[in-house]
Amino acid sequence: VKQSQIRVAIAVTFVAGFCSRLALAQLAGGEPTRLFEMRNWVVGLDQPTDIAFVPDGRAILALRDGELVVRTRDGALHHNAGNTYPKLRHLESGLLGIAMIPDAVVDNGMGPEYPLVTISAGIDNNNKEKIRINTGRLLANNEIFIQLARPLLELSPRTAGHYGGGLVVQGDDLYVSIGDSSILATPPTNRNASCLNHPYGKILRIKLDGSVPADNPLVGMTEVSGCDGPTDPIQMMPPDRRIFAWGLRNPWRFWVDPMTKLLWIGDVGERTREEISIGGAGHHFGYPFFEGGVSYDQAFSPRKCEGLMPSVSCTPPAFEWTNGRAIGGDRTIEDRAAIGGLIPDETGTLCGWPPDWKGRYFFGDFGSGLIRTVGVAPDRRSIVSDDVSTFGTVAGVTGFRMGFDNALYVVSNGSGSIVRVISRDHTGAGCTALPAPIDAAVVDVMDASVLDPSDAAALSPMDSATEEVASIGNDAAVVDAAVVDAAVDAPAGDSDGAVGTMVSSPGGCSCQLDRGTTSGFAFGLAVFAMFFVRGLRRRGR
Ligand SMILES: [Ca+2]
Repeated sequence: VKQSQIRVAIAVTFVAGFCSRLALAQLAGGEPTRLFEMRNWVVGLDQPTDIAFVPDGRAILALRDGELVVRTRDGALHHNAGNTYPKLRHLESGLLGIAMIPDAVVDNGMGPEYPLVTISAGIDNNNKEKIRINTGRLLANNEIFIQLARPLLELSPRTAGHYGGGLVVQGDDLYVSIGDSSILATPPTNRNASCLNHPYGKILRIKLDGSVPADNPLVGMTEVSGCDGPTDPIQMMPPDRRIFAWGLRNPWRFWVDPMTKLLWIGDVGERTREEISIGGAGHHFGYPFFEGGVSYDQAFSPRKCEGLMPSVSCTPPAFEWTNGRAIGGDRTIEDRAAIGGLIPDETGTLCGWPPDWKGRYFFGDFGSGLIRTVGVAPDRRSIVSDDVSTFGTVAGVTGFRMGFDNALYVVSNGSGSIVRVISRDHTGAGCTALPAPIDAAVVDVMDASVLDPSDAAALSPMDSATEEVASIGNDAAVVDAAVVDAAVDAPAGDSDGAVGTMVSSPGGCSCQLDRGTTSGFAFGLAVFAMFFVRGLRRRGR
């Protein structure tokens, strides 16, 4: 009898842990739960990084290992594994971003073909670090052809890591975020972000034919502040005219507001601050003179943004938060990497979207999985700093994109899923003009990729001191187990007892609750089971 009781206790513990792990995406209590619905739209993906929506109702999911998966209108998944991107080596490498090129559909008689662009990072066949932007097209039969031999842009960073990896297409402009090419130090020693002769630590803007827009901020200049290597002296050099904005450490995800043309950048910090920055052409966002609002009196010259050519003041962050490591937190669950988001009304009328939530900026943190929102000023040029709220959690969030159905889609690298957020009232004014909502795919949380810890080579847009030896040309990339674990152990949501909806819930999970925080319930069950077993053992003595 005792043996069976122990087995029951162990089973309860297992189920509790199982359900706790399944709560990989959920809304915060209060208004988010009352007003919104958050559901898995695609599950079972191996580390998705980004999503692009096709006007005909399909979507393309970029997976970190280079695979492109087409989700058809009816929810079927079509895998394109034949496109070979630079190989993974470093934790931050892989296929990092994808964007469609709207208004450029071609039809050669075989059905419409939709042009697209991807960004990837890793090592090439000669073991050299490469960041590549490739063009390609999605065919009517769901095959994707990538022009791998002729990249639109190819960069050869001297170190691994801090690749950036964000893509935004507006008109025939392509915006690209590129990180500062690593080196880990506090205060920072890497000056790349302030050296305007190369693309590292910048937002670039090029035309879709690869040319430089005539109104890029450095086009008219013959000499600017530059440097050969990241720790070399800053001196006058010819500019890289592809540069649009600079002073960024690892701007992994960013957005360009179609209404203001301003950049909204999530700049990943070292181990002190995470930040959202807002600005436009020619802005210097502070690095390495500032990390968030923390000022470093740099030992090298110049010591501040104003000392560079062109001379501009540092643009302070619009919003910043503390990196978990800065407060001695558990880095597998704490904030540690800003993931820039968007204001979810870029496509115009949002069907049924609650009015109070229309003008808010949504963003995330890869480490904690927290999705936060912040109020935005009416002119959309700044935020309302005291108006910040938690919207929910999405494990290992790596991106925010709006669909043609006016839903907000969030990429969950940590749980291998795409999560869709819509208003519960999806029948209001303006809805008739919208494309029919795409039905959610069947949620299959038994998929091994969600649950198997061995599957968790986490994509990490942050970095850690143990990740690599940060020296020029060093090929070593030591995988940090704590980072790897983070993808699976990413947060299960608020533990404050708030009402939550467990959207990753399995149909057959007996511990799904309509109200209450499922993770908290699971935790309670686990504690109960632990004491139960302990009690049995004590009685057995
Ligand atoms: Ca900054």
